[in-house]
Amino acid sequence: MTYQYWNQKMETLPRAELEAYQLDRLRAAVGWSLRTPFYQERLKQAGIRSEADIKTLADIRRIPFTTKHDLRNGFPYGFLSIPKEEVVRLHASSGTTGTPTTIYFSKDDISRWTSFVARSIYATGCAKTDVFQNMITYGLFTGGLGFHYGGEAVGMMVIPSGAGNTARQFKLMQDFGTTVVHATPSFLLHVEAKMREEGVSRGNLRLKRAFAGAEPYSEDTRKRIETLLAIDVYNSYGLSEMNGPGVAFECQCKNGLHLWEDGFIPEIVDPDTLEPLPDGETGELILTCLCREATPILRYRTRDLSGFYTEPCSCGRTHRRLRRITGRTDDMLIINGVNLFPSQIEEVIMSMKEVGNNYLIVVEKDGAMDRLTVKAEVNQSIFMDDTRPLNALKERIRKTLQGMITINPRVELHESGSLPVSEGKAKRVQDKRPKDV
Ligand code: DLL
Repeated sequence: MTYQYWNQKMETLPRAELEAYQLDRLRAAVGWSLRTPFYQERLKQAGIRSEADIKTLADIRRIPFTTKHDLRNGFPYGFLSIPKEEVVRLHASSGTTGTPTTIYFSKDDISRWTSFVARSIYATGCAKTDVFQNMITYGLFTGGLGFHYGGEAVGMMVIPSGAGNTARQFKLMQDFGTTVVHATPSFLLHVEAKMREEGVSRGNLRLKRAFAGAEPYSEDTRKRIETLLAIDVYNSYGLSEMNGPGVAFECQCKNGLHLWEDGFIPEIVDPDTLEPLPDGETGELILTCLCREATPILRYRTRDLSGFYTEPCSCGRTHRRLRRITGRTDDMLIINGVNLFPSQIEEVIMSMKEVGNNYLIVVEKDGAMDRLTVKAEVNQSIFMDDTRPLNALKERIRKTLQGMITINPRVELHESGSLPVSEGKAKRVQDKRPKDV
């Protein structure tokens, strides 16, 4: 098999040179970070006053970890390291409560991010002759614009279709001869089911490959999508705090995701002790961003559980391969690609005086897509047989939640004392989705 490289020199750089490059970039990233009040304080406490204090790559361990909580506390500008007029874009993702984490980009940041996404797309065999339908949410979520810019850089014709509306997606695929799509794995399965339902013939489509990510899925799910749609599916990993997509991506060997180590320094640590784990073991992935000046983030606790393959990849790339993410160390839920913390739901329902003390969040599969149901007990003062005010309350909860979490939940109201009460630590989330990762 012949492999194509977007930036052959960098993608196949011998490890020693790659590490020398990382050290250089780490110093630059520490320099950028020292312009923010947060890191000035944090790094000073760790005895790091300037980038010159970083002498070897191992010095990264002197830098304290950064958490989502830190980012939220710094909202809106605590992590901004360049003058506001140099910022050209922002993206945001959910925090554990209403306050999002916001990431800012300079012009150079966007072009660096774009080149990591373009490199990832190109590694799967795409070319400028491809027609790329980006079936993922645009907006504050990074998946839309991130892939859009990367696809354009490769020279493909990009169709910014966004997520949802399968009938329209099929029409676009047929009208323009789409060859490549990007979506969450659950949406790809949904698309396939709808194709069968609506009688769309696979023979009329020119689809060859898909990029699937933004949520966990198993190797079996990948194989299922590949068989049902007769395409190649490539796993794509990223997170807003590290730009978005384009952090780690599968090449044509489809055996682990090359983590672009000239853009990010990965570490795998024991989630309890935060001590480094031996190569190949599974632990929490820690990432340092080397490629974003406007919002530098060092040693970010992703909460994602993974590890590295230790043997080299036959494609010749020297950047290590991450295994499929197997879970998280916190309670964040990913529902149809949207991140959600149970505390965000709690904040909304507990602010309503008609709601009682007990609630339950249920996540389950509805066909290929995820479905969220919020069950809440009403206050004792509410009469369950008076349906009008109950329905109004239900609708108010649904609308408020949808406004805040962008997912449209089902809301059920229950009589006071009727939902199960757990002894000890309350168990408020029932995730009934099959765990086949
Ligand atoms: O999901 C960025 C992205 C967009 C990645 C499009 C891939 C494709 P966030 O919304 O900040 O960013 O969510 C990041 O999603 O920490 C993981 O828990 C999870 N995640 C992302 N990709 C994968 C994947 C985007 N391939 C969080 N497998 C991360 C498993 C994934 N989990």
